[in-house]
Amino acid sequence: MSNTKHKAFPEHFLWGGSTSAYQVEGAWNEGGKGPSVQDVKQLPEGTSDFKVAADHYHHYQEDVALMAEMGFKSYRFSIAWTRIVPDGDGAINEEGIQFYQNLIDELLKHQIEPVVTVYHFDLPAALEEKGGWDNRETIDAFVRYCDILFDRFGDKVKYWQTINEQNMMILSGAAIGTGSDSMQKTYQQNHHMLVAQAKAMKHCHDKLAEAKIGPAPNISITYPKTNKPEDIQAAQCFNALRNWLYLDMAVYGRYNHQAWAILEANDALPTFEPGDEEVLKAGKADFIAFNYYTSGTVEAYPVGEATTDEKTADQQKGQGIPGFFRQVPHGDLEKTEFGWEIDPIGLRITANEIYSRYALPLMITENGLGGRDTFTEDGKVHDDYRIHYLREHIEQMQLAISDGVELFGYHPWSAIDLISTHEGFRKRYGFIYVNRSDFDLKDLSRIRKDSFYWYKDVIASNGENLK
Ligand code: BGP
Repeated sequence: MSNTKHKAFPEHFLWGGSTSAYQVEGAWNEGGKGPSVQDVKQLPEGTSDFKVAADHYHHYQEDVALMAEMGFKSYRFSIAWTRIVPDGDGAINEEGIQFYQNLIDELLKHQIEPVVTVYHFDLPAALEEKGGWDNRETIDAFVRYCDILFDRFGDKVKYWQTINEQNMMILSGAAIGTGSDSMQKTYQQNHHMLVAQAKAMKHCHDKLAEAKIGPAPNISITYPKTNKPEDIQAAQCFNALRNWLYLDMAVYGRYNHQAWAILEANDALPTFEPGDEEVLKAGKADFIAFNYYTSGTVEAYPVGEATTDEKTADQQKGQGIPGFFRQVPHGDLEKTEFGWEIDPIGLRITANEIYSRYALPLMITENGLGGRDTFTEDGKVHDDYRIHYLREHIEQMQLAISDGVELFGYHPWSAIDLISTHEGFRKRYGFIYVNRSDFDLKDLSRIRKDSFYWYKDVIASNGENLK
């Protein structure tokens, strides 16, 4: 049944935008920063590195002023671990602390609520050399780093997220510079991250009475290719492994039973150390932040059948485990020019599914359209395709709210153009155009896209004016 009576967006809804440190800041070796895995990773051919990015490190005041002009109520960004603790577990870098103090103060000056992600794909390279997430010592380094953030920024930051898209790091590590060829090793890394997250959530609550903390996975509903029971069961499996594993853990502190069975069948069960079970139980999310770009579709994947789709470097494509599921194109959905299916209704379905499972307030921390924008001769960027995408998703958010979902924030990816995870600067998402290309830094000036003015009206009308 379709709900045609729209409820209004709640008062104080957090309209904002999103970025991550390594994709937006640049200044990769300035201000005492250490290298992260992103700074040292092998780049896909023909894409630019992350050294300058959008140069937000040097432009943050101008960027925040533009966010304020759009009317942002909140800004979701990540802190670079390597600015705070350059080698991951050693000395604190006061210059890095100061940079984020300045950024947070600048936001608060404009009444923009900081929404902080602790860790967004940029593990310190020094920790990776010591085994990265294979090494349980990384758990301690992460928790110590979180404690530093809670101590230094806890008086000004109310909303925290632990780990960005842990599920994508595990499922598509190649795109992001993590993972391993062995499924068991990969899920052992996952387990360590889950333990680290649970500890961080507990520490946050112990230290900061008013703060709210939650995970930030990429959650999107998976459809069955057909209504055959085999395909429906395959979809249930992929949903368990891709989505519910992460949220069951963040909310209930236990492994999802179906995800566990898939790991068991693939000899990929993680080893628990004494105490892990209690730690996992003690970490409690206050809200669920999630990223949504598109839905997924799977079909049954009989054991022994030749695979049709190789694993790709793209986080939205190419997953399959014989005997369980394999990802296939939906067939009826339009795609972006970078091949991501567009499914606004999937956002409503996803939000309802999450809310009915966990009954916690939801915040969208990423959603958006990557395209090759053109800076036209009239000095503008006419990104009507992006406006169209965002409008349709906001409509579905409003329908989800009308369904009864407690949704309290929306942070499209991205507030400003930045570097894609593996497609360079040519794949743009921002409301603000940054004048550079992959291999020509030009003047890095900021230009308001058409979507900038459109989003400004959306925010000013609290989501009523979507024209
Ligand atoms: C998410 C990541 C972001 C971001 C976005 C768009 O998976 O959390 O860091 O980059 O996807 O992806 P891409 O840059 O690959 O287009």
